[in-house]
Amino acid sequence: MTKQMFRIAPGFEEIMPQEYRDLVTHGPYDRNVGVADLGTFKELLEEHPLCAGCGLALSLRLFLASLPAPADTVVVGSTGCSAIAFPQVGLHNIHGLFGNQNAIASGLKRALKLRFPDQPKDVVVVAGDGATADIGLEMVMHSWFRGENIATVMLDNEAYANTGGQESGMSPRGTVLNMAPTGKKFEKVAMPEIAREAGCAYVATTSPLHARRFEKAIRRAILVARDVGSTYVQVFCPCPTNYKFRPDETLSVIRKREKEGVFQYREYITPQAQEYLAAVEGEKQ
Ligand SMILES: Cc1ncc(C[n+]2csc(CCOP(=O)(O)OP(=O)(O)O)c2C)c(N)n1
Ligand code: SF4
Ligand SMILES: [Mg+2]
Repeated sequence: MTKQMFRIAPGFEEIMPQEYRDLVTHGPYDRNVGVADLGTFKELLEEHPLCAGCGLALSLRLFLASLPAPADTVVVGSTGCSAIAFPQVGLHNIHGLFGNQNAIASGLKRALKLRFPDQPKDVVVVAGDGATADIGLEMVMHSWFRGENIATVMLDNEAYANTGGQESGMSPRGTVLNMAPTGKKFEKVAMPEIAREAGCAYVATTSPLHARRFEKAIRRAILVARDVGSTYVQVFCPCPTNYKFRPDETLSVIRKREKEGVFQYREYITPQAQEYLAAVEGEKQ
């Protein structure tokens, strides 16, 4: 078991910051905790520099609480708002360059399988919509064509948020942003459909509005990726800063989209993944 990696070397107990000591003694490693237990354990991300009301920050918090095996998980991130939070996360994570995150994750997963043949290591890509659906699309899709055992989580804030508000392929038609003044001319890229056609064994769309549903999608994606093949979760996480709504309106923005039927929770599971999930769900992860 890899909790060893987080242990404090003898003699350093008094020197390490309280935050770190709390993580070792009360963190989620090796414990079967999830989003329903938030508030009872030391979280992997508690302080971050993301904007007030950021839907992406809330999604990251839920994502980290949803991991089936945090001590044996490596997140591969990409340039974007989430990359600003990851240096503060108590989890192995690698910052890929903008767009090549799925290529890095593919190689890493293969290496980990060779290095730790008896211990499953979960490799999860967490990247923005620009990194996933635009600049990284080629490498994302080819990882799916190859059926790599990695989960891909897109944090869909429907913009290039980190660079001040350009439209992305995931912005809805007509979107006007600071640096997209004339309005987007085409619809959101149909990433869930692309993922399914490219061979993903599990595909889901979700949002941080419903924490338990969010957790289920993340856990399923990671478990299926462990033993069946590539998986994809698209998280709708609105950005108050670029879409210019109040920070306390983030969840109501999601609710409104849901009501209008523009955003829907969807899940696609191949028969093989279904069979696998039926066998593992309910078991202690
Ligand atoms: C190869 C490359 N192209 C462009 C950039 C500039 N860049 C940095 S972040 C970013 C937008 C990120 O958008 P997204 O992936 O949606 O993440 P968000 O900031 O919205 O979370 C861009 C274009 C870069 N860093 N590297
Ligand atoms: S710009 Fe948007 S996505 Fe980025 S941290 Fe701020 S609110 Fe979050
Ligand atoms: Mg984005």
